[in-house]
Amino acid sequence: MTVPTTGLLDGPGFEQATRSLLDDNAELHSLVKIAVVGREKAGKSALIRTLCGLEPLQNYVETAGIEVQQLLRGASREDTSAGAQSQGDEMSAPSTSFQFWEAAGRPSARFEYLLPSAASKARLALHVLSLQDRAGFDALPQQIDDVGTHVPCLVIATRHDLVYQTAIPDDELRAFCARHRLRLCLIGNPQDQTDEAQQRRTIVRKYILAEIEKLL
Ligand SMILES: Nc1nc2c(ncn2[C@@H]2O[C@H](COP(=O)(O)OP(=O)(O)O)[C@@H](O)[C@H]2O)c(=O)[nH]1
Ligand SMILES: [Mg+2]
Repeated sequence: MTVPTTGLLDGPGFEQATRSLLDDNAELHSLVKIAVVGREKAGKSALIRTLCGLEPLQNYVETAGIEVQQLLRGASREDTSAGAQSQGDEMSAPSTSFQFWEAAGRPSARFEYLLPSAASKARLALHVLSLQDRAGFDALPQQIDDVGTHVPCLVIATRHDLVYQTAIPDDELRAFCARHRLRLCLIGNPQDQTDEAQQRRTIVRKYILAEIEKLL
């Protein structure tokens, strides 16, 4: 299950709100904080919604400040018998909850202020990169440094469904990630309402949640 998005803006009380959100329910189940970073329109919010099983937003909405989306996870996968399709990975008695922290991705002073909040205490970072954003690819090493190379990470390249319109050749991206020992996931995460888009999102959700588990 998911809990509603919490939008945090900087300003008075920001630090306290940030801390209490992170500590909230910590004793009830283990909380895994995951920083989701990347430039504006990289596909961070869309990815988080897909991972949480939420319906896509109809129109692009720029993330304000920091947004946190929480996914309570469980063991229904263990209930899945051979041949049966899993209905998802939520369960009634959650043991692990993922908190996805997205910092607004503008390359501005404001972003520099927000990124450390998103990255602090993160067990994992998802570096989201649009395959249509060449400058975003060039900025990736700096972005990884900004979060801290001690945080395990996945590079998630979005818009692979638009494969003929991308600005970064797959080979170049794969070579870069191999050279820097970065785990790379190429995803197509379209946000439209068609059945095909829905199927793609289901695949993305299972794929990326499995990749996250491998790194925890
Ligand atoms: N076709 C396609 N569109 C995407 C994909 N990921 C994101 N988008 C679209 O790109 C726009 C920006 O995405 P969003 O998640 O809001 O970017 P953010 O600024 O990084 O949070 C939205 O209109 C999404 O629907 C993808 O993998 N494929
Ligand atoms: Mg966003």
